[in-house]
Amino acid sequence: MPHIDTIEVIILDVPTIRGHVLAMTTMRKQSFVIVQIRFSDGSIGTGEGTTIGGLSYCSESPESICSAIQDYIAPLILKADGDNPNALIAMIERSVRGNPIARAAVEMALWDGFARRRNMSLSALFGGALRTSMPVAWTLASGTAETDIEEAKEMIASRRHNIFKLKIGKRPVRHDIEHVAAIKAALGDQASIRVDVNQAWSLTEARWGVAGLDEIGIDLIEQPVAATDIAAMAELTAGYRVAIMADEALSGPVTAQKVASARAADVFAVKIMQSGGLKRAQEVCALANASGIGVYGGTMLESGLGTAAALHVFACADRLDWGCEFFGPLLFTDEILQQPIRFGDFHVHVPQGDGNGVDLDMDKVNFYRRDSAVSKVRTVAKVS
Ligand code: MUC
Ligand code: MG
Repeated sequence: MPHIDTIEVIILDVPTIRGHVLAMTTMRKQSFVIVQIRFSDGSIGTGEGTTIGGLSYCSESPESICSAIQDYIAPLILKADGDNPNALIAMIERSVRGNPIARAAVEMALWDGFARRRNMSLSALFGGALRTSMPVAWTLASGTAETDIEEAKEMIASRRHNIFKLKIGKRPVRHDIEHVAAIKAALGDQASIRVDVNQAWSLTEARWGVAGLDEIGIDLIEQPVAATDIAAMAELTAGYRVAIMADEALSGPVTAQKVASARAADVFAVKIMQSGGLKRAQEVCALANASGIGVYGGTMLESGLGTAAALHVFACADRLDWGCEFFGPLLFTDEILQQPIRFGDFHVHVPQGDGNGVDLDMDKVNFYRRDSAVSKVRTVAKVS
């Protein structure tokens, strides 16, 4: 029985290739919390916990994820049997309320170690992959329509993406509709255009916004109103042709069940982080299937590591009606994996190999780790 020997948690800060303008923040870097679990037989499992824009997306920050793992989750599971991830998940859920991203990061490392010890990939462990690649969206969020159009045209020409998610909600509704209309007109039928409002609209604004976007002929509107306003989501879902997708409203199977029973979405953006791990994310997918709700693989803009684990989960999903947005690694100026995730022909490919199928490049990890001498030198250099 391999028991858990050590749990190491570090934060990496990696710059984005351009400002990523969302309703609630502009991202210029992303912070990945990396968890490495060493087992008594010498095996290792690696996981990632990632959120967006410090505390501006949800109630966990990179620092809180780190502390939840170090100070609360690690002491619970140290020395426990590593070969029973289900028992460890139950143990963690009994003692740690909330903190889904911290729990997801640890769980990811547990499954990775468990699968590697059996020389199996995560998707094989979860019963077998139904697909080896999946359609992948790109987010247009430069802040200006001209740059977004240029970026989208390049992506279509290079056959990297033809599904685009536009981040809106920062400007007045009327300006947002003009912005989306300009991009839709420039790309025509070459692309699927979707938007993400990140909860920015009141119900009154959303009635105008959803009606306007419906008229333009876009395919989907993600989280137009507050995550907690299930009634407003239900009204918008029933009232317009355009599909409404729940994102922030979903925080695992319990909230997914509430959204489904209120028919407050046509589609679920299922995220490993937000769901509280790989297992609970699979349950959210099952709830969507059982309720006739479409499934979309959502991201918290993870590095290649978290992206790889998500790819294995969605490779096993019975349905993936709306594709996925696992483009995270392409948004950063550098790659932290030894073997980058492959993109091409408008698809992202599930990495092959044991566990999550990828390995960290430790030179890169040491360079980007927040507590390293190198990153301290870089910070000082930037300040002076
Ligand atoms: C979100 O709210 O969906 C996913 C893609 C992206 O650009 O931002 C995220 C967060
Ligand atoms: Mg979203």
